[in-house]
Amino acid sequence: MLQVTVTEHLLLHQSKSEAATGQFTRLLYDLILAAKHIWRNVNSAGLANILGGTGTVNIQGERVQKLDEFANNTIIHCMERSGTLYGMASEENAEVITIPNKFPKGDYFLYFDPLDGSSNIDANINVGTIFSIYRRVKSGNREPEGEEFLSEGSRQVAAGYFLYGPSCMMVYSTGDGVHGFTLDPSVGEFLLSHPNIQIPEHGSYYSVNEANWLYWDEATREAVSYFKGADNPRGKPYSLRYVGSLVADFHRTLLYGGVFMYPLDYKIKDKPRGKLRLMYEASPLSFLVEQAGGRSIDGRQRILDITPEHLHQRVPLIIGSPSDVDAVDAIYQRHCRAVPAIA
Ligand code: AHM
Ligand code: MG
Repeated sequence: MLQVTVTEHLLLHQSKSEAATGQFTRLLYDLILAAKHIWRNVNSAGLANILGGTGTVNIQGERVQKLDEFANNTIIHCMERSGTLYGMASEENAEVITIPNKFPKGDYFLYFDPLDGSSNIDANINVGTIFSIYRRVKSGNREPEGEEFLSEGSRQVAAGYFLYGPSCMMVYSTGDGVHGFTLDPSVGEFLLSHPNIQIPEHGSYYSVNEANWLYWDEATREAVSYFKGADNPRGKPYSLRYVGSLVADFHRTLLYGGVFMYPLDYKIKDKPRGKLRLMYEASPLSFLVEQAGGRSIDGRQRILDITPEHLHQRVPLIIGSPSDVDAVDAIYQRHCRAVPAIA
């Protein structure tokens, strides 16, 4: 029997999802097209000499783009023509990307991290594209204003990622479960391979850059020690897995369970901060994990409840299986309560 394609799946689920309008289907179609172009280039990057992109010139005399630059330009090119967006924001661009007047505008706003994990590219390790989609609240043809770009993650109408690994996968949700598709290069389509993904109640892996131990606070050290000890649901230490490509670490966590953490650290003295970006990384993956039955917090609150203050804000992220995130949450809350209240 023929497997369901991603477009068929979207159409089948139209009636169940607020997001699944004709315009939304077109948006995803164009995003998928961009991802296929990126995947093709990731696939042949070693041969085409575009990994590090050290300013070489190709046969047409054009400068060869780095893969992350190529991914960013490809998404902008495909999506500004799509007629489905009133704007977009990329982790690679300082400002909001507006839609040129020569192209029609639509009702959606797209956030994207064009090539997450790009520091891994030269080593042939999985990278990916993460996306997050919001629907505009106000209507009309005027240019959208500042606050319309910044909404709580709970207002996303869809989120997902493309994973450029041994095979190319697309995992997404429109608020009706999480579904995974694998690209069949012979037919050029993403086919449903992982319907209705549910994250396990707890896992056997913890995933964190433990080299930051020196810069962590006591609560984070205790949380990581919990997974390295025996007083946890496994009754023995969890195993450590850390790729350093968020999209790859998240994908494994989603399928196998466990916890991924990029907690707050004090690498800059007196200036605690998270590393990952709220709008391009933490929010979309939090939308997915909750749809799959998991949890995601910043150590104090639910990621999807955070009101963003600016496009590129960073946030600590603890995400994964519900009981594993609950355990971290309990440790943070205990430490928080141990800090005397300011009179
Ligand atoms: P980037 O925005 O500089 O690419 O950083 C994002 C990446 C994530 O993919 C990954 O989870 C994390 O940074 C790894 O950071 P570190 O090398 O500090 O462990
Ligand atoms: Mg990234």
